[in-house]
Amino acid sequence: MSKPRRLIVVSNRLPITRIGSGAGSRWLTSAGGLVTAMVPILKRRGGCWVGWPGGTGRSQRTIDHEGIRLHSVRLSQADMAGFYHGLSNRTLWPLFHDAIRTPEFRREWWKPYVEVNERFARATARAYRPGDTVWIHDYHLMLVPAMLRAMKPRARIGFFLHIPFPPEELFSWIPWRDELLEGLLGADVVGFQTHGAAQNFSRAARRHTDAEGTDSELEGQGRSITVREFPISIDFDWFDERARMPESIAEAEEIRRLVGRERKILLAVDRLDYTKGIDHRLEAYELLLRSGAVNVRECVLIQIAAPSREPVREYAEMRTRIDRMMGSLNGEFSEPGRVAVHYFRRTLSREEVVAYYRAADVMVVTPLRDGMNLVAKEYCASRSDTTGVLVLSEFAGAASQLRQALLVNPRDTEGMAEAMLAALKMKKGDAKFRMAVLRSMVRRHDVHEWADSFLEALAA
Ligand code: ADQ
Repeated sequence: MSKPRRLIVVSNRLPITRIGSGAGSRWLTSAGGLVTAMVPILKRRGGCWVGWPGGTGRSQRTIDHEGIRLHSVRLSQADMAGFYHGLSNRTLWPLFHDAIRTPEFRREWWKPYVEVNERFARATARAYRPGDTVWIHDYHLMLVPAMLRAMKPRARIGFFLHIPFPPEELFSWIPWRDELLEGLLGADVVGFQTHGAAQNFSRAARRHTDAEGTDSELEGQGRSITVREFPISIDFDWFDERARMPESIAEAEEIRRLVGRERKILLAVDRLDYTKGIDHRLEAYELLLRSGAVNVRECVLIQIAAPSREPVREYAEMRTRIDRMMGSLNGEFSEPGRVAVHYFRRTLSREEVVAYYRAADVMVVTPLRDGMNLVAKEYCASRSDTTGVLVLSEFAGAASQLRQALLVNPRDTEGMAEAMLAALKMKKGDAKFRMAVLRSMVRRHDVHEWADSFLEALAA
């Protein structure tokens, strides 16, 4: 068997976070699926990671961290404003999520987007050695595949989009749609979370570029390009093992004791983002309480939301709106010692999140649109006791795999309230059967399988 090729991972963020400042500062490995999946592969095959280390100050060009070489790409404050908060998060992010918020199209953001993509491509080309495989991630870097192809024509280049790819009718709003498509067509494999997203991309490419072919195989620029879904996943074993540990069991028990053991817990865990449908979920919960079918002596909602992208106006507005809704819910329905909803607006450790997953009778994951949604998979993996009910939006990529969840349309408030009630009242046997199927699905298709299948397609 031939030796696997060295791998260069390219993503907006490097897999590290700086803790402290000045001489006493150090780098900590960030938690998250991509890091978990890539680190063992990089260690096995050799290679490096190209990305932004965070911050806008000066930073070392290369960092050796836990046996992996990281090449840092610097971003200035102006880059952050145009490339990151602007084009990435106020144009592409809302547009690719069904234009839930109106995307803005500004030339002053496009220019830095192109420049920063060039910087990433050059940094990757510098790290590149003949025979390497390059794997580029996500919507911040859609121009990098073609830029790198121009510099290294023989490289094996893969691109994976973590967010949805919108239908052609929406995609065509972008004034730079042709450039973005040409950018992606520089790759040998373009991967998406779902079959629908892959189809949307192929259709847009056939419509707006010279590429021809089928939904799964395009011919363009004299090369053939594989277009396919590779649903991302989680490190199942880590969540499963963590949830079985005595610490997690004790923490979950403590959470249950504090909220009142006789009450059922509905749990939601999200980044504080308008795509996650937090407001729609609160409306449905309010309707459920108002209906009188359950009351706050019988159940409680715990919402854990990690603040995110705060400099972007839509996110600040969202935060204020959610704060207000929480106040209103508790004002109307709480009783002495029994609040209707507990709201934690902060980032917890992964271990703490597992304790909440273990404590929750019902997990409510209701994004309006989501590439995949890892929270839904993490919940299943953490239910080593094979109980708990998952309520899942049909607009999360995860819905195409997690068919035994109670699938809901988050825009249908009544339907969502009914699903929450059905989940609270579900017979133990039914819940156990569903959870067993969900867990075996996530166990079989974990993050390692995801990375291996993408790299296999890229090696073909
Ligand atoms: P995200 O939009 O960030 O990811 P998601 O897949 O749900 O969404 O991942 C969020 C992660 O953050 C999970 O691991 C979760 O446990 C963690 N998290 C959320 N809130 C937290 C909190 N308050 N405290 C601690 N941890 C918290 C993007 C796409 C998704 C896609 C992923 C991976 O938008 O659709 O699934 O990338 O491709």
